[in-house]
Amino acid sequence: MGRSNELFERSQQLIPGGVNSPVRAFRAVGGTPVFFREGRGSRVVDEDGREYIDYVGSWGPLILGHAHPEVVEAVASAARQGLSFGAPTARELEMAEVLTGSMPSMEQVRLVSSGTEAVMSAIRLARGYTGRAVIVKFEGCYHGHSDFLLVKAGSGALTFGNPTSAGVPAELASHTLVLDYNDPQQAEDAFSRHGKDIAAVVLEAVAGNMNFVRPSDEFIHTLRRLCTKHGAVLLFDEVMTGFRVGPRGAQGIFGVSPDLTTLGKVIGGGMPVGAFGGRREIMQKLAPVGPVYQAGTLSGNPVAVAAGLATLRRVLEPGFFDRLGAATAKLVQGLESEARAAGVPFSGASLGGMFGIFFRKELPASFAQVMQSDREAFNRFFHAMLERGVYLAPSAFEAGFVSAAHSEADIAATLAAARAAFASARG
Ligand code: KE4
Repeated sequence: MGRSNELFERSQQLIPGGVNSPVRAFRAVGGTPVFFREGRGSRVVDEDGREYIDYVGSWGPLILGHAHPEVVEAVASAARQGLSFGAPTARELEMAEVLTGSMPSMEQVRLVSSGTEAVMSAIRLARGYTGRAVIVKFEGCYHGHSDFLLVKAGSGALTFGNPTSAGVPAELASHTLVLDYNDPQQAEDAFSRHGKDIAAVVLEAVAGNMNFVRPSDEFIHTLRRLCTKHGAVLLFDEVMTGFRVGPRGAQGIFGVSPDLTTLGKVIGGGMPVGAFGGRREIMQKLAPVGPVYQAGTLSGNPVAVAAGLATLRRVLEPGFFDRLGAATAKLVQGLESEARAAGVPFSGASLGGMFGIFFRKELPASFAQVMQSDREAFNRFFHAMLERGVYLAPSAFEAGFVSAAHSEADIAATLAAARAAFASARG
């Protein structure tokens, strides 16, 4: 780790925290972040030449693994034709056809350059379409760093939110209502009190930013019913789950059709692509046809879109998610078995190529239950796995990702490392 230490020292002089995104700084788990030099398939190599089996996959995009030959070639070929035009291209239309063809709720779609931009734009669109201001979000869900979503629950139940970040004026947070994920009754109460002012309800279709919490059927169908009844927009943030848990995202699994959906990560294959889309009636409110302004110099960038298309071509092949889901489930079941053998309170879950692990006996169904997990045990486990060549997300509150490149041997090696790591997790 000599080179990572040296690079980290220098990076901190010029980049706040030495990183370009906070979670990379290892603050949650302690220690020095690993600087990576290259990746190939399921593996990444750090600046000291050490190799790791990678379960972060750039936080979700690399569902085919690192440097997939078809994705690299698609990028190189597109780049040779020109990096950007700021004008429409056939490739963007092809991406729109793939996205709307896979996500039945998306009648129209607009491409942007990040998940944050997708959610920020979709919220503005929902507010413009409804003429209302209030946004409902859920504690533990993360939707990117736009001001009105960096909000925590208000002081009392059903009171409006307070900023979680400096620099967010209180009045911007005052239109955001923060409720408990998987609490249908609270959603009913919120709509009883504020229904006519609610522009949109935004939720992670599987909450991967509090590690991994599935919505209950009652919760997700209640939100659908309430939004329909009160004329609010139901917005599924599938930036993480889109083309990660299945070919039609989480909405295709749960059988609920949102009014708007946001996408990111996998649809860029490792390059900057986000998207938002949904009902035509709503999308037609967007400039240049409608009054809601939204724009971007590199929106639909042809090189980034080429990486996304090359990725989605493989992802949408028959059997892709059967294989990926089986491999991910095998990993989680193996980890649970090793934890049991080590006498460590542990639970795990997975859906498609996404998984969550918790150092608590029962699988959590709410943010409060997630917070009861043993963070210190996770941090010990994280470092014990890192020392044994397995790179997990450096936070007890982040989901993990398996790629199509992870082999049975990778999973077996991971479980062998976990056998020793659980012993040290016991503390
Ligand atoms: P980006 O702006 O980071 O592309 O997307 C924001 C976003 C929106 N919605 C969901 C459900 C997300 O998970 C994210 C971003 N996820 C985090 C990790 N959980 C990205 C990693 C980071 O912040 O560095």
